[in-house]
Amino acid sequence: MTDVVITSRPQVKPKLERPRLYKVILLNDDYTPRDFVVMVLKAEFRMGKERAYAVMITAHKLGSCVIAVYPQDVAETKAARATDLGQQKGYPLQFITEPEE
Ligand code: NFA
Repeated sequence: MTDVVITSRPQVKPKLERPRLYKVILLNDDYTPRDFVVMVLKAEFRMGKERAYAVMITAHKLGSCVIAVYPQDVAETKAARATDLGQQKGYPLQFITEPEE
């Protein structure tokens, strides 16, 4: 009877990279009404009114405000939908995305 030798193979570690996250950023402008910005933040980013107001006023004062981070496809879809809500009313409201460091 021949011996069967099972040699061990070095285990291959599956290196699963975490998907990169993207920031969605609200940009200030001089024309979009504050209440409209708050409404969009509540509708598209599921914020309560206090947080939505705080984000709006931060962008108003500083020029921009990071809203949230998501996987790239989610970030891009939300930014496009939110920007489109402003465009439907003729506002220059802009939401942009940027990869997290
Ligand atoms: N700056 C706008 C105004 O005074 C409000 C605003 C805030 C617009 C944040 C866009 C982003 N009506």
